[in-house]
Order: sequence, then C-alpha cells, then structure tokens
Amino acid sequence: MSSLDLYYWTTPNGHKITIFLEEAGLPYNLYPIDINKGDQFTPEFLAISPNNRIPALVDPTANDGDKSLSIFESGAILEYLADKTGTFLPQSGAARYDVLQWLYWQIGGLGPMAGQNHHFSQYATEKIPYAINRYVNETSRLYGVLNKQLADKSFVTGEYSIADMASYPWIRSYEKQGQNLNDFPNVKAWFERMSARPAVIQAYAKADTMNSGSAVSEAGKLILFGQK
Ligand SMILES: N[C@@H](CCC(=O)N[C@@H](CS)C(=O)NCC(=O)O)C(=O)O
Repeated sequence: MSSLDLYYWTTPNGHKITIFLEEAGLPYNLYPIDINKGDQFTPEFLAISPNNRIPALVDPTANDGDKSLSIFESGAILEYLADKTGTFLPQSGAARYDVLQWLYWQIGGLGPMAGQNHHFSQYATEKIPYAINRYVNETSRLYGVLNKQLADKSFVTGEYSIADMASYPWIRSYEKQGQNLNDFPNVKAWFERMSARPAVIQAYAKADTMNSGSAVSEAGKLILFGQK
C-alpha cells in the first residue's frame, strides 16, 4: 500500500487522524501545516483544503489503485480511512450508524463547543463572562451526555471505533475547558483507557516532535483570530 499524505498540525482535529493511522498501522507521511504561521493559506494547501483548516489527507492510490483522492474535514477523513481499511467502523447496519451518530456528535457538538470554550476562556483579550459561562456550561452538558453513554460501555459505542478517536483529543484538554473529570467518572475511566493505548501514545509522541507545545504567539493569534 502506498503511503498516505496527511496535512496536519498538532491540534485535536489533527490528532484524530494520527491516532487512526497509528491504530491501523498504515504507512503515512506527515506534512506540517503550521496554522500559527499561516501555512493554511498557501494555494497548495487550499487546493486540498478550501476551508483553510487542517487536517487534510491525500491518498495517492484510492479506489482501484491508480486514482489519487484528497479529502478534508476530520470526520470525513476518519470515515474514509475506516472504509478503506475495513476497521473501526462496522460496514453496514445499525452498528455503523451508531458509530456515525457519535462521530457527528463530536464534529457538530463537542468540537465546536469545546473550541469556543477554549477561545473565550484562554485566548480572548476581553474576558466576557456570558460567553465563557455559555461555552463552559455547554461543554459540561456534552461531557454529561458522553458520561451517560459510557455508563455500561468500555468505548463510546461498545467496540473501539472512530467515534472514540474523534472525541478523545477534545477531552484531553479538559482542565483548560473548565471541566473536572471526577464529575464524569465514566468519561474518566474511558479517558484513562484511551490514554494507555500504544497508538494514542505514539500519535502524541509524533506531535511532540513537531511542536513542543509552546503557547500561541501574538502574531499567531492575529493569524488565527483575525480571519474575515
Ligand atoms: N470541522 C473541521 C475543523 C478543523 C479545524 O478547525 N482545524 C483547526 C485546527 S484544530 C485549524 O485548522 N485552524 C486553522 C485556522 O483557524 O486558520 C474538522 O473536523 O476537520
């Protein structure tokens, strides 16, 4: 199998894909798109990711082996990789839609709410209590939903799947989101289970070699938060 090309930065939506690739043992090349420096606006990147967001994936041998496919949006990439490999997503029936509904729950709920939470509590120059409360509370509500779902399961839909890979990177920064995992014991147990997986450890180790986690600079904030 030819190597896949992942256009990536060391953020939650990027980690989802490296977790999958490590879990599946697929060969891949990692192309850094430093979103704090504006790499997401180059014409080359926009050609594969028109929304100027990471991650994006290029599969040089999609379909019958001679066609290249490029894809953006982390949920679509996870679904594509799962179908390509026949892993981490049932191929049909109710079990498939169970995983997909939790994948879209993350894409449409947990990600955006935790993202805005992070923005208003960590980055906003003006601290707006209404916005902080709104997003911290909504994040809490979503953690509560996940906690209930995990009451009788080891993973989000029972079997380990792309739904777990999508949510985990967003829970990882729970402290910065104003959340205490002790309030969500099932999420806490799942989080510990996920954190111990060798593929997850490897995905974050790769991220550390690319970006040691320094704070976003003032110039980076202008690039990220000055978009119109
Ligand atoms: N819904 C998208 C969100 C992607 C996204 O927001 N990516 C962020 C990093 S986590 C990004 O590329 N930001 C660049 C920017 O804001 O210019 C997905 O799931 O792929």
